[in-house]
Amino acid sequence: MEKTLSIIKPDGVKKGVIGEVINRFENNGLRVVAVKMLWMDKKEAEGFYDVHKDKGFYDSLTDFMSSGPAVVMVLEGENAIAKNRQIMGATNPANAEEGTIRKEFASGIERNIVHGSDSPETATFEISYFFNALEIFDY
Ligand code: IDP
Ligand code: MG
Repeated sequence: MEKTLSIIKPDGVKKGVIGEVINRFENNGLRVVAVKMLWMDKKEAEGFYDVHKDKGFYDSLTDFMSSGPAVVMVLEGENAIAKNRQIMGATNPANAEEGTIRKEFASGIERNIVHGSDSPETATFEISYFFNALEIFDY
């Protein structure tokens, strides 16, 4: 069993697709083992996306991520990291496969509804960025 961090970004929350997104995870063998809604400030968004600090889109991305509440979750399942990314679809919705979350709901490459960890190392960092051990459940 593997764990991964998922975020329903502020655009997904504003669009009212929290339930729709979580349904897709649950219907595809991913279990929600931690969840909360929070509103990141600019510094918190910058810390989360530190790996992208040298990219041209960093300032705009961290403005967007701190523009409203987000739902952060830990998903657990077999190959949870890859499975989550498959359900999400490609970063740019124009390249995302039919039936993926980003294909159906994203409005552009930045406002793409969801985040998912991309490796075991980033999953560990990202989960611990938002959750402590007492907030993640084994059931
Ligand atoms: P990922 O979310 O699919 O892992 P990353 O390359 O890690 O994609 O980028 C992190 C986030 O930064 C993306 O989800 C998207 O919101 C934003 N982003 C990525 N590339 C661009 C871009 O070229 N322009 C604007 N925003 C981007
Ligand atoms: Mg990424």
